[in-house]
Amino acid sequence: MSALPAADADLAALVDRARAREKAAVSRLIGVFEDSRPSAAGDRARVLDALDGRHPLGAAGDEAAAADGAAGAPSVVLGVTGTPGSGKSSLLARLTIDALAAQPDLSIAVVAIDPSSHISGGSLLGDRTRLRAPLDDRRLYFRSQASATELGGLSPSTFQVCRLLTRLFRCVVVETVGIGQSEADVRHLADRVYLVLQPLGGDEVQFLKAGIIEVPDAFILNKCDEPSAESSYFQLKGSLGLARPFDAEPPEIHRTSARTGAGIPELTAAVLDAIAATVPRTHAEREPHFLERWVEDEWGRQGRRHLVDVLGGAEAHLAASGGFDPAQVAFDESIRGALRSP
Ligand SMILES: Nc1nc2c(ncn2[C@@H]2O[C@H](COP(=O)(O)OP(=O)(O)OP(=O)(O)O)[C@@H](O)[C@H]2O)c(=O)[nH]1
Ligand SMILES: [Mg+2]
Repeated sequence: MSALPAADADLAALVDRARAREKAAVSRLIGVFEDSRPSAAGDRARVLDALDGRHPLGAAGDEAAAADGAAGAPSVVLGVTGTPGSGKSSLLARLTIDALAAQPDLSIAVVAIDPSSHISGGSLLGDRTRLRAPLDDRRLYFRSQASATELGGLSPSTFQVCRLLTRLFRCVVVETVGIGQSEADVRHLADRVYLVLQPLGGDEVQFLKAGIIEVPDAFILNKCDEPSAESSYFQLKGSLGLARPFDAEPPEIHRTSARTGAGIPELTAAVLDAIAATVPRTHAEREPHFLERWVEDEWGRQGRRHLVDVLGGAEAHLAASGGFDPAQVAFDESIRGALRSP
């Protein structure tokens, strides 16, 4: 059954409310983007057509969209990744509020991939932040998603949800634990990646061993209120010099404490500058990687082979199908047909 109104007029009203960032409407549309069944692809296409103005429903000139540039300046996706418990959520709670206070026309959606699957529904992040955020501020939206893996990798539907949120908010932040596959995924999803680390007990190799040091554009050493922060900072600097000898300039390292607030104004200013300076990738540029991931999640290695051998790979299949949603439907039909034939 469709989660959307069947009548175009009702869908148009829902889309308009989401454009005005009414939280209940945004959440309802997110449900459509988190639905992994191929049958939801049609609904997603209807919503995106309406939002992008390809359909009479999505008549241009909507104020929220215009102010935010949903049709103008495309939104920037920031990845915030890092070791478990390094303080990503605590930092984001402060950063988002400060950034919104500094820029009245900014809007931010945060998608937090929750590694601890027992915490469901209302995220800790949301609860913590509501303490400081004006309750009716439509410029800030939180969503937490259960992780696909125990280690906190991106959920398969994170990309889908970002397809929606990047049309509604100027900035979309994806918080994820940076281990394994999720690093690669974050790199494909985000225009800019921040790695949050916490001070170590003095073991320099840990920073390198993490294996995640090559992905990020900038580093945040959080919990600088802890005594080992100073030495960890210099160890991180040293590790970066070794691990990334080809960087033209050493990457930014921010030192923060989400507990005391130290370094947060500087980090906020740097993130706002980065949002303004970043040329985000297009929706289409993100699609091939996430089509491959979807195929793998749904059909495993057999699916991957089918995509390459029969359909010519993700890019060719996307082009032939005319977009991500039809590509999912067409893939599903194609592989089912292949499985049925002798
Ligand atoms: N001392 C100190 N503790 C902090 C700081 N920032 C966060 N914490 C604490 O560290 C713990 C983890 O913080 P979170 O913000 O949940 O960390 P996270 O990286 O989002 O954690 P996961 O999403 O579970 O990986 C909490 O107990 C925080 O109170 C900080 O700057 N200093
Ligand atoms: Mg967190």
